[in-house]
Amino acid sequence: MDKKLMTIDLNSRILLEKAEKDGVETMYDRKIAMKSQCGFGLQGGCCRICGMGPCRITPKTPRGLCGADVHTIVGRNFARMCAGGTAAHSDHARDIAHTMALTSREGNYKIREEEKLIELAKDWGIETEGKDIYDIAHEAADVALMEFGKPYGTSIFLKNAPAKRQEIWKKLDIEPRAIDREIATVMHSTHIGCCADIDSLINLSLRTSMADGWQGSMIGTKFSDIMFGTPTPQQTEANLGVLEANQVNIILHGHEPSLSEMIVLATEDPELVALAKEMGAEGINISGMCCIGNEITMRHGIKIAGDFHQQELALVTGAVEAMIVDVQCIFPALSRVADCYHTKFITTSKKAKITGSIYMEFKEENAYQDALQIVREAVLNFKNRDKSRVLIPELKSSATVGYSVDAIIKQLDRVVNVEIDKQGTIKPLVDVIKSGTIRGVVGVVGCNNARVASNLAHTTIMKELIKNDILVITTGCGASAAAKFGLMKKSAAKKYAGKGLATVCELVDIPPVLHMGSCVDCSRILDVASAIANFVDMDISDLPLAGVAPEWMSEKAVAIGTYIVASGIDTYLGVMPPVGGSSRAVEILCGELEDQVGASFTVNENPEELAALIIADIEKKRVHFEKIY
Ligand code: XCC
Ligand code: SF4
Repeated sequence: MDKKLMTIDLNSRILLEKAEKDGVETMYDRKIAMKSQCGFGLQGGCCRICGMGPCRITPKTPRGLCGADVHTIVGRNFARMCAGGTAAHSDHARDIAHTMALTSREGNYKIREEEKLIELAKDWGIETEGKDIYDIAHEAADVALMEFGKPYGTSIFLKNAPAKRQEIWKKLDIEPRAIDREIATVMHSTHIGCCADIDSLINLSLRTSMADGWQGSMIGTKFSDIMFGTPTPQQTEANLGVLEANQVNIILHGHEPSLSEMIVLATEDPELVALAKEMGAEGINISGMCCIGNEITMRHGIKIAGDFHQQELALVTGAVEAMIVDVQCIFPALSRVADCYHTKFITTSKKAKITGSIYMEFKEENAYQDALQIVREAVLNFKNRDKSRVLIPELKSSATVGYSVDAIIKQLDRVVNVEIDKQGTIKPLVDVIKSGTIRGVVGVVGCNNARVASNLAHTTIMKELIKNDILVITTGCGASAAAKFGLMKKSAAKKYAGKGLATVCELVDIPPVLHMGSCVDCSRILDVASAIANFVDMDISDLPLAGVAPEWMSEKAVAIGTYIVASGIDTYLGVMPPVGGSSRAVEILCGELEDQVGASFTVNENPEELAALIIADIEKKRVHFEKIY
């Protein structure tokens, strides 16, 4: 395997060469060394759920010791992936809700969007008249925290979905109750000797994933917007070329904005800036990686250093004083890479301590002080940089990011209605879809996966879609890929988009690929879909929409894909999930779900073919859409 063909990012290729010279091992080396992966694991046909196992299913041994067949084993594994993903997103949201409970006028965390909070509070039945905004915030935090463990009722957000969708959820019994309860139910049902029925296991997977999309992630996004600001269009740059040769480089990597917002503030502290100069640097340069990168670029235009597959390569530049991480998608390998350079690899969360890292706990109660200390550690490290070992690759691309639902509505309204309508609606977007100028909207989301070349499927599919007049909205590392490859430049419309989409982009001054945020911000996709469906009085599954995860890898991505399908949006995967061992699981996920929820999964590992399938299906949906709307 030629390492250089394992990524299409030219910066990554340069740094892979440097890594080899520096004697640093990366994911790409480990992938080559791993040669063939376990066939049982790939197919989902290995069970380790009890101590009698592991049981591997073969033609000669079609059942595990307890008698579980391959369908049960695959189904249980799949359900547990959904539970894992839901747990990760929702536990992130729980921390954000706790941060909301800490907001105060004098403290580190404040309410930036009072109107948004009041709107949400009213929606939740919280009395707002004549009340202090911080009292409202604390009550809202309590309500949100109850969503994790309330003994009765279902998610507080379901009522925002189209009525027809809600009926489907009720009928199928997939309305999520409390978030923690859904995760616990899956862990229980998949314990040895519990659920052994593939249909039920997938039904439980849907409900747990719904607790991710329509509960945890929604709390995460909405509360983050209220505390840190709803994203608005921002100019930024993306790829490792954003690192600066003469500045202290700090990379933030992970997921939770409560940490990153404070670090960003701390890098502006005059004393620390002065200290950086004392150390011989021109200043402090902060950039983000993975979803933290998405969060801070959406709100502040902070530069995107790179995506999931570039985390080790960032350190190989030899120019990073500190990599500060919190939770999720952090390679344990960073300890070893950091050891080869002067970089300080700083972990901050008790949930994600990593051997070999420097642990500096970040506590929301003491947020700013903690952040100052962490940044100081980075700044002091500048003097240890070995200039002879620095190589910052030149490539970077400009990008316009920050398209929250509000921002999209505002942008479209500005042109169509001339005067900005404060109560802006989704109507202009609906109109351009209805007229066929834009054929549909597709969310391209998710990770990088070493089973396919980094960034290839993302960029290929996005280009194909926009060429065919389909507006692309994107989150997660897909968004980083789009930014790196110039698809979020406004000029990309002229270069890559079809005539219809290009005209709309030019008219309303947006790029053809819209950055909607981090992975929890896939909840924004549910919001747009619901807004459109409610506006035209249809179900989400009637609309020309689709979701794609071309290079997905995490359990979180499995949960996202599953709740997107449960919401009535067809979802396309560029990497096969470990369910192939069960013909029944494939039949349900890629077929029968269509009858249940009006959407299903399609898998194809060839990006061109996958794009063609999506485009054809969008056109099919249009026929139906045009008929009834
Ligand atoms: Fe990227 Fe969120 Fe995937 Fe992790 S999981 S690799 S998109 S950072 Ni969302
Ligand atoms: Fe084997 Fe059944 Fe135990 Fe799984 S639960 S390891 S199939 S005995």
